[in-house]
Amino acid sequence: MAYQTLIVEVEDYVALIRLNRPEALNALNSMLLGELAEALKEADANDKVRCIVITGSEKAFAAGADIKEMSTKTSVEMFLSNFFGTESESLLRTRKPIIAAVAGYALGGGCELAMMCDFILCADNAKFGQPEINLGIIAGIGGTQRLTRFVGKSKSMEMHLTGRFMDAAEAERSGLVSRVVPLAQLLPEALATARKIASKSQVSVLAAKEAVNRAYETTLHEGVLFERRLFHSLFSTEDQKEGMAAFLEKREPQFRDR
Ligand code: CO8
Repeated sequence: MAYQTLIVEVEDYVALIRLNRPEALNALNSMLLGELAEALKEADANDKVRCIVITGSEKAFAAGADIKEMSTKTSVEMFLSNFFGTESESLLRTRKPIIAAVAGYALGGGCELAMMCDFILCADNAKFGQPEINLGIIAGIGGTQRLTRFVGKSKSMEMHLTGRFMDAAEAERSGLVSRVVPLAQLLPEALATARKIASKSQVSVLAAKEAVNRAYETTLHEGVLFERRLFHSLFSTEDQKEGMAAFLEKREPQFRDR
């Protein structure tokens, strides 16, 4: 499908989705988020895709929700249209892993979008922030909740109350991103990481994603029980037998997703 605000390419079992509104630093409007939800649904259903990378430009992953689109809306309009609610819930339903490859600004909704992905790799020029306070609003697609879980209350509170940005080094130090790489290496590294994930047994990849996400969505006891049940059930797969046999025979495993 052709998109107006995204560029989507599929190669080597990886779908690369580029946010493409350069005139507005990839600000997220209804069209872009609707198209992103659609592209993720397509990627999830496509047998030729086993991992997804979302990226922006070198200057901006996304500089927030589109302020022009929101500026004149009333609270009743926002509520009745469930503004961005439907799209963000649809994004979170994606079963295949999603890597956010962030260069430049990831602000407001852009930071929230990156945090909704499964993990964030960033370039050394990345800047993260929740500057909504400067607009007389607060974060609206999970920023107050997810940033707090990533970096802790003190840093999250300071960022939400002051609107200050966090650079790449601080983001890595605080656990917001998994790794920082030089800008020129961001896309090659994100794609190589995605191809590595794509080479694993898809059964265990999807199970691992579900289990890690439980750490955010339930109590420790419930999460550990959920993980143990998934762990036990993976012993019914051929890929578990193959993976362990390959280790013992000192060879590479040949996974067949069954
Ligand atoms: N929305 C719309 N347009 C934007 C946005 C944005 N968020 N950010 C940048 N642009 C536009 C600018 O208006 C400008 O357009 P034009 O050339 O037509 O004037 C163009 O992009 C380039 O931007 P700048 O000239 O400002 O570029 P600079 O390099 O000088 O500055 C910054 C870059 C620092 C990123 C600056 O653009 C900026 O501060 N942007 C706004 C950041 C911001 O406040 N983001 C939060 C937005 S609110 C939000 O995300 C709420 C999310 C929750 C919604 C959930 C609803 C349920």
